[in-house]
Amino acid sequence: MPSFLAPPLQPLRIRFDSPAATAEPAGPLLVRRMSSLEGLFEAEGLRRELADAGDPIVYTVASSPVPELPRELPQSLTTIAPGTLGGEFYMTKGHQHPDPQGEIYLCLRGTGGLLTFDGATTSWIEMTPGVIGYMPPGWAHRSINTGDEEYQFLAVYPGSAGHDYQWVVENGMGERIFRGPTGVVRRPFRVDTGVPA
Ligand code: S6P
Ligand code: ZN
Repeated sequence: MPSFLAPPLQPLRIRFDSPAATAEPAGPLLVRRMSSLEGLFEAEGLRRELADAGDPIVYTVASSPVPELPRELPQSLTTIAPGTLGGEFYMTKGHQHPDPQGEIYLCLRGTGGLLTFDGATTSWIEMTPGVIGYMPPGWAHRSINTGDEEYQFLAVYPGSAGHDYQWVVENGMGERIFRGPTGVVRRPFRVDTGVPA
């Protein structure tokens, strides 16, 4: 069973295998299927149908064994499958860090976007290989695959930041991201109704 290492750590050589979407040495591996994304897509009925019929993998998160502890600097490789649900691109759940601290994502392959929201303002960063998206402290973040291939990025974040998923359920991300006739369409999202404004 892969797990985080216990401190004190020794210097580590970590290899992220991009095609395999794995880390070596390996830490925790998270597999998020459609069934674990309840209430996040606009088309919740369609999501439920898909969860009951095949339950496809939407994304995986392969972490190194560096622990999520104060003063450590964990890393993870997120790989999001291509696809849409009711026109809305496949995406991560999205979260806020309870202990507000900065984080970076480095795009390794595919085409995607980094949606960030501080509770009032939404920001969208287009991600292509070689681009770093920087999330300042206090900005919730969600990743979206806007391409036809897998979208993959490396995340590096402070070990004491923590993860609050309920914040996004309660506050939304300010926008939803859809496939339009000529590309990406960003629509305002009202959290009170769950439908675009
Ligand atoms: C951790 C970092 C990423 C995400 C991953 C999955 O701080 O932001 O490793 O955990 O991209 O997203 P989510 O929203 O399901 O955690
Ligand atoms: Zn994060």
